[in-house]
Amino acid sequence: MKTRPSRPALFLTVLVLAIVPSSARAQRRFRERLVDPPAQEVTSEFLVSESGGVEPRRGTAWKVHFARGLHRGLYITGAWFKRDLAEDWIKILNDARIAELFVPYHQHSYTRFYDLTGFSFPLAEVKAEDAGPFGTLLPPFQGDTYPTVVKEVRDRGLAWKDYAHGVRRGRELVLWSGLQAGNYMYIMSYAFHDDGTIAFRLGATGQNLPSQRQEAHVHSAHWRVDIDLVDGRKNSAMLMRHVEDPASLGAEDLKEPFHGGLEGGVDWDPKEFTMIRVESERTNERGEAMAYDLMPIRSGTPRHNEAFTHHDLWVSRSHPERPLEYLFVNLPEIVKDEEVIEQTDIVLWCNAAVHHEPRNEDGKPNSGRRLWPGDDAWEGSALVMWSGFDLRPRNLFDRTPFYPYSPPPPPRQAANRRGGVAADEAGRPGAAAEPPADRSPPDRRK
Ligand SMILES: [Cu+2]
Repeated sequence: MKTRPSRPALFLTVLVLAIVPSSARAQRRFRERLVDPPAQEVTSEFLVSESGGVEPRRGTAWKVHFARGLHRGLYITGAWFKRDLAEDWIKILNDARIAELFVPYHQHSYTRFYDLTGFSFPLAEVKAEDAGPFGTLLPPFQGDTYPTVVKEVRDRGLAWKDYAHGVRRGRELVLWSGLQAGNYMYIMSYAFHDDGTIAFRLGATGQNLPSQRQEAHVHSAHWRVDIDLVDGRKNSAMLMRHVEDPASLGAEDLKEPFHGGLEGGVDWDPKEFTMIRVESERTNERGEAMAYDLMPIRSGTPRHNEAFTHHDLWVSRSHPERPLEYLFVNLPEIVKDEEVIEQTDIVLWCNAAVHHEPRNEDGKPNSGRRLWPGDDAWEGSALVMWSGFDLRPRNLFDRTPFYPYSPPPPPRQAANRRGGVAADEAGRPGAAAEPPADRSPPDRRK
């Protein structure tokens, strides 16, 4: 038997109906604000003709997807490279980002900041003066009211120089943003070189910590790079070591499965030129596996109390579906089950740090406006200090990129050759053809 609702109950129902939709709307709006805006795309072509060269290849190109996100800053959501404009894109990156900015102060305060995941720092606005003569401001991300990413296409210095064919200067596409971390500013920079190299850099600048202006500390960037070489499904991680014995004149260059072929971390050894090699199943025109080397560039190695700082180079299996997958502090937990990291989709993790010992060039007290009693009236900005690493191609090309190789001889001419050294059309001896594959130095690392 139905009962009629009492008056107070009816009033309550009406009230709930009135409130719930608007609160749901508000929650939805709040969630939408937390969802990161869609990624943007840039492409950049590097033409052979821009810096000399007569080789029939026309040039290389990068296509990059990038985004900004809460607790992510500026990050890469995909990168593809063309060895030549006439070829298809080759996938290189699936996702690359800084996964933590760890800043331990270690002289007396023992303050330990997690600048990326512990705060909701936004990207700083960028203006024409940020972009400089070779830069442009990329459009604001959806929902943003100001631009936050600078795109620069710039000279990167010498690419190669030799006695035979002169010189070539290199170029790069750089995407960078500033993470406005309170008093501090982090420059997140991704540089895509014309030769296929990717340079990952973090710059530390801004105002030293109020109340601890003179306390030394480390800015430790902890990177996560989901590399997807070719298609990324069958990538293997190798540990590369150069082992020298000062008692002898010899040395060994060793290639071994990274961490025994299982998830885990290893230490960078300053005497061994430690690097991670990622090999794909695809081979280049000389039959060599297309690979990338992760090459650290460091002035020191961060080692702190926290477990995630206890190794420098780590490899894990990609699990984008796991909620804690992107947290560097969770990395020791991520690798605990020691999944296989050969012939599968892998993720590279590495640290790169600067040691900030405050100096007068950072700024000076008693200069600006005193904002509250006891304020030190600090003015100045610490000059930017950079840390990072490179991802460098290995056997992605079958020859030196942007080198003015002679065009291959027409087939008939090649058939008539009888040993000896053939001259090309310009009369240069011995330049008519690629050396045969069997003349290339043997790879000792088997
Ligand atoms: Cu600092």
